[in-house]
Amino acid sequence: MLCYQCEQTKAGTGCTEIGVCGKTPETAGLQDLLVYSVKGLGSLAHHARNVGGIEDQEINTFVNSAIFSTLTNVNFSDERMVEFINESRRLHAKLAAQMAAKGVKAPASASVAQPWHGSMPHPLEWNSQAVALGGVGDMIEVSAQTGIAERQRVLGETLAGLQELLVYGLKGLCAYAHHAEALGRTDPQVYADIQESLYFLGTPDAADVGKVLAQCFKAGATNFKVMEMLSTAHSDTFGHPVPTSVSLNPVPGKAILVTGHDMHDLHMLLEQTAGMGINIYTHGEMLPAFGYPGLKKYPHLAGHFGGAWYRQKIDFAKFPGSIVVTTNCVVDPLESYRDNIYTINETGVNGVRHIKADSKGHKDFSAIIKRAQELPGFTEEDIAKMPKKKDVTVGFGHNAILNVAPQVIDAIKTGKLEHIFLVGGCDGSEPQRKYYSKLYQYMPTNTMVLTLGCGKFRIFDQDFGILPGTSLPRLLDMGQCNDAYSALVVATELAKVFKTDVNSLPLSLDLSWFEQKAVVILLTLLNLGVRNIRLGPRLPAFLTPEAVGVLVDKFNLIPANVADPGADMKMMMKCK
Ligand code: FS2
Ligand code: SF4
Repeated sequence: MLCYQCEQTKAGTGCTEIGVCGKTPETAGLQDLLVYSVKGLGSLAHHARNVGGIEDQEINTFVNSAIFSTLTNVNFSDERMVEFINESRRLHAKLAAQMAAKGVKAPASASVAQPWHGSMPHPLEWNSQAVALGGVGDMIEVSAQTGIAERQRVLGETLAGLQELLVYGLKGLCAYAHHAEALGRTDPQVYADIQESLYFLGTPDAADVGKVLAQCFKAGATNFKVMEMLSTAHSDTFGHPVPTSVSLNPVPGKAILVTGHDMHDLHMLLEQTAGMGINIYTHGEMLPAFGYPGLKKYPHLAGHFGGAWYRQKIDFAKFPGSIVVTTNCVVDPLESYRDNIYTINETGVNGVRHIKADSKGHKDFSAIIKRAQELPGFTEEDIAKMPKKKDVTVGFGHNAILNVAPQVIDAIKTGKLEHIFLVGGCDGSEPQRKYYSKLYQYMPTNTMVLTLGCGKFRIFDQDFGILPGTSLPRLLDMGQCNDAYSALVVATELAKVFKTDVNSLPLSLDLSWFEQKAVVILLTLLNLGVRNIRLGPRLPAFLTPEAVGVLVDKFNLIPANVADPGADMKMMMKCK
């Protein structure tokens, strides 16, 4: 096993025996094989579209869903991975039959295996080969040949790592596109772009550093479109987020906790539990739900419970109700609450109950509701023993911030606001992440901070007060990592007012990355020409010093100075 796709990878180099996330070598192998198979399916779909004008929505949806399932902390279930691989091969055969019926020839030259495919046939060929794949054991055996090691041996670590940069960017992109699709938003060009990249990875061009980098930025450009689509999907469905106070104190009664990112699922659950006397709580990245008028209107959306994803074992063990995991991040549960937790969508954990949607996308949450009714819920006595917490405020999406833009602009012009920080991204358990907690202590009072993603949990409950001389709060939470589009809109609009570009604003971006959604957001920012981005707490293991050197030269990408957040703050105040 070698997996180095996320920031917490072992020793900053790669997980080899078991994942720091708990991923076993077997699951890692099955995920590699699934990606291999989907490279083949995506390549065939690309060819069928371009040569035969064939568009198959079942395949488009599947490709995004399957790739999303291999993102960090999404799916640890071997059984589910095997289902995905079998489905990929079934869809490949289905598409090949459609092509044959239309007289569209197979992409002969593209299906020649590249040296980095090692002893495996080209993904296009492997999918249609009549290999006997009886079950998990057979698949794990095949998967041993599809890992990163062969690519590293043939291409060298820099180029193999850049190919992985594209694969990880695609994982984030597929995840976001799939979130948008859950809200009914799709764009044929997005599917085409994703599948073109999957095709690209099996061509000789993928051995050219310049071409791989260009393809990475192309994925970043597609992601910008997807982030916009996702943002509009949310605001059209639930209204634009508005500043809203959220209680961190539970109330007496039966309870269900919702974690992940999927607002559509939360809405479905709120509908199915309306009037039942069960309170719904958000966890982790679901906190921004409270900003949406279409969600906060439900009186039984009672409050937020717990912190960022990596605290699940602490938070979930204390939660006296049932728990739903809608998307990343999921952590292998403790036995104490294993019977209370359910996965849906792409998420999965061995031995945890999974609820599937019907053919129309509807999910029946009755098992989760029944479990919540069996469990004690919060009692008056329990609550009396809990420390009382202050409310927090969420809901500063781009619409809410642009509503106060004249005040922000005036504050900048009159010197009341010297600098804005965007501290976006993920949280995690490593000690280096204390950098983000400490950074805020060095922020001068005449500055504002915009947060998005689960990195907000470093400070979300602290009182930053009001920007002196104004009525503007100093801490504005823009939402989930899924809402990164909001930050781009705000930065672009400010740049327009000051007749400059985003790089010349008194604005610093300090990104805390963890998984592959953050990878594609970084590609989007770089593709937009945003410079001087700080990235931490560690640089990606899949980028060699040579590859990092290219990004530093071209974009002045800056590694976060985790040992000295005060020094980083001084530099950022000088716009460096
Ligand atoms: Fe946080 Fe985890 Fe949002 Fe990332 S809940 S680190 O995958 O997607 O941010
Ligand atoms: Fe390691 Fe991250 Fe891969 Fe898990 S996803 S095996 S923690 S690199």
